[in-house]
Amino acid sequence: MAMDTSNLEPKGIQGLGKAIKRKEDARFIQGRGNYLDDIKLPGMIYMALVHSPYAHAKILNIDASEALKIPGVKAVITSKDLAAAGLSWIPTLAGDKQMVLADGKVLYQYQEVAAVYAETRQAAADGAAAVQVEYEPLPVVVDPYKATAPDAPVLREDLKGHMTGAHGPRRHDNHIWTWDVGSKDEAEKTLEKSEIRIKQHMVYPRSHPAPLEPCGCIGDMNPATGRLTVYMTTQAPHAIRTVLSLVTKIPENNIRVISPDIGGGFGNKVPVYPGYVCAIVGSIVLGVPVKWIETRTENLTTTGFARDFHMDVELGATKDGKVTALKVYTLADHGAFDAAADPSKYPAGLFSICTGSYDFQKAYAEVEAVYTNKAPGGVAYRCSFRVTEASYLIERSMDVLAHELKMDPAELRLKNFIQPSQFPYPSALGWTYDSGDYEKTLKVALERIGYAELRKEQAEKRAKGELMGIGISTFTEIVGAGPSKDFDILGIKMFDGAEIRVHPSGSAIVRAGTRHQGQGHETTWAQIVSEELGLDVDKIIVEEGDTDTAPYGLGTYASRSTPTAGGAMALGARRIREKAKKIAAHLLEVGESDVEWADKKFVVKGVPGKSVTMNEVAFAAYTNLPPGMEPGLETTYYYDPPNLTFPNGAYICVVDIDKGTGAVKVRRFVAIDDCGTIINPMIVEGQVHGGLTEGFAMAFMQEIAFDEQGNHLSSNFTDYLLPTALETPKWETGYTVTPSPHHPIGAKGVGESPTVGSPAAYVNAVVDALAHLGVRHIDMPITREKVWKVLRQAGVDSF
Ligand code: MCN
Ligand code: CUM
Repeated sequence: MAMDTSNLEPKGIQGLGKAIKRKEDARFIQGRGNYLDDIKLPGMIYMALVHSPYAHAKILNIDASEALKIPGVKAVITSKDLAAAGLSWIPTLAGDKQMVLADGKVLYQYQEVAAVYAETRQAAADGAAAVQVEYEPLPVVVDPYKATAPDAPVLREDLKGHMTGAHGPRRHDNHIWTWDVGSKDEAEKTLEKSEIRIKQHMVYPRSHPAPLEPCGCIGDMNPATGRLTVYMTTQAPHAIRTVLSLVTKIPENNIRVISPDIGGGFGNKVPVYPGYVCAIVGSIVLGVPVKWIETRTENLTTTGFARDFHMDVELGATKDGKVTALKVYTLADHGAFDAAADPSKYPAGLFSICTGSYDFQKAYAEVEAVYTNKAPGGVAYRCSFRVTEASYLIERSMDVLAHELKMDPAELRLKNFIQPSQFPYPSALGWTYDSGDYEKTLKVALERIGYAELRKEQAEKRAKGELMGIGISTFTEIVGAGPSKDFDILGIKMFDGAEIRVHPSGSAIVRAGTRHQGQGHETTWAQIVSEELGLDVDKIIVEEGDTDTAPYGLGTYASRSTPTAGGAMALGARRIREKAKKIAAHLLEVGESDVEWADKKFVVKGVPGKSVTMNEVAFAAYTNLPPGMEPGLETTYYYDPPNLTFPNGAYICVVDIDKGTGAVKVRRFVAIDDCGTIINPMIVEGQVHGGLTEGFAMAFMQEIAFDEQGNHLSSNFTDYLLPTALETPKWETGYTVTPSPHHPIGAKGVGESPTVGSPAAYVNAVVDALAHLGVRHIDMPITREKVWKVLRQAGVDSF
């Protein structure tokens, strides 16, 4: 079979807007990726964790003697051993603290209780199974509403009696924080005066990113040099290095964090997990490299949960459908430790984008976070940090309002959109939207799907007793975590760095503080530099993930890489171009003011034939400089964006429902996205396909569920379903381009838009199909069983 070498063919200068194949795929498709589990170090041993079978229990005794008898087992540690190193509890990114190994009691099923180190992975697993733990079960709280009750079991005894938490006063013993924004008084007064008022309760269920590669870590302390190298599946290597240094007191220059190739992150690889800490501690104590990598069940039960938002919304409007005010109360189930990666200023993440694409003059949102007997929640899953919940809330609410008004949901949206002339738009809840043309994006989507004809078809089908629905979601995203004035991680300000080095022969290496997990940075960063410097895209190598070499950066999440590092790339390249221009003038023997950058070359103004390429300038930068100029052609640029970026989209979903079985079939799904200037259309298309598929899974298939005793009911892929090609609809995508006015190349992030925007479209479509039966809302996941029940309750005949 002939090998596809198209990836290896010279591509030339391929700047913005070119759908070139991903440079990184050449190694991935040939099995040459270097993932955590591919790394094998001399003398490396393995670690396995002991997990609790109970969701809430006192630990009476831990007996490791049988485990230690197993051949190959070297050590077993518990919380007591960590306490000796001051590491039994660690700070979370959200300002809470978290047990590393259970300290006196367990707070959720599968919580980490002990770590076992052994010569082989098998021996470590056998050792973990042989550790005897005696528990005394305690009452369990799974329902967040019950956690707020005065007689609820107190979960966090370490906080008992603490009237103040990380983000203000605490209301009850399981209270974490309450955060609000906007004017409650004004919102309430306006709602009272409004002609129409709707109320709706909706739940965004707990979900999990379930990346193909689970989380893992190799701690490698070199006792001879005192240098700690940590290989870790992390989306934010530099932030991890700083936090590690602060927690362990090892000087930061003696810590090197390497985030190797990552098989999907989706937010799962943002937080710090107990396994990471135990692998590092094990290496420090034992003086050999220690590898830990999760099983699928460990990944699904203990790491990175998202959502679990229980929302009550009130929305006011005039009789003719102008929205007046929005009021939201949300109970957020954060599990046993508040491990969310929310920046401290916004404990509820960016939920305050919940006024969406609409011109609300008055709004108020309140979020109350509580502890329950579940693994740490409130973490990320392709969410832009609570924008998924916010977007779902407002897009679902607009449909409830349309239903109440008996108005077409497209018409209602068109009536309330923020207009292009209103940008930069100050939202009632404090954001300044950078740009957008919502009406245009929706109109493109309506046209593409043939909205008017579909509505006709729906009416005809309804008359025949058939069920068909059309759901719209016209969401606004908020991405790019920066600027540093608003965002930090444990005090580390949020900006991002890019380093560009142009070699004498016209190739280059580019490094960034971001860390892709499948998003294609090795290609898109090269395209930005190719565009700005006129270098061949395949002569630009992109490196991320090694803190020894990459410039400081806060990592990849919140679709921030393009807004932050993408900006740094462009501005860094432009800075290089300024120096290059001086060298070009020298080579062309003219004054600098006579030289211009045109057609990706330096040209003498008015003399098109007289020019030099960046390749020629690069060579001269090391061989033939203007007198007195420092040699070289490289820079490191730190970019602190002035604002976030606000991508948007209009998604329309068409479903057909089987009356007999309740099965929902997504017949069509049109997604028109606007992420400003597009760097690589093929990569953006891939991002959109992936995100729409994950949104589909949340809408119809997935939920991390628990029984009353806190038993985890979704601990493997037969219970927590992943969509395959068989159930995934065919996506129809398109784009409008409204550049961000403040971003150096006008680009906005896109990585999370489809998961943020799509769930409401699916649910709106299903509810629309059933609306004439009196159905106003159905919570996700919309399973066949749920729809079947709704149909039978509504008295619909199966045939
Ligand atoms: N891009 C582009 N033009 C734009 C915007 C983006 O060509 N106008 C390109 C970017 O240059 C980048 C990709 O699209 O190659 C995604 O860019 P961006 O929106 O900046 O998002 P990030 O790179 O910061 O990626 C993070 C985002 C998040 S937060 C989650 S969660 C998620 C997502 O990306 N996780 C993913 N997409 C994922 N895709 C894969 N394959 N794997 C994951 O873990
Ligand atoms: Cu919100 S999941 Mo992504 O930001 O890594």
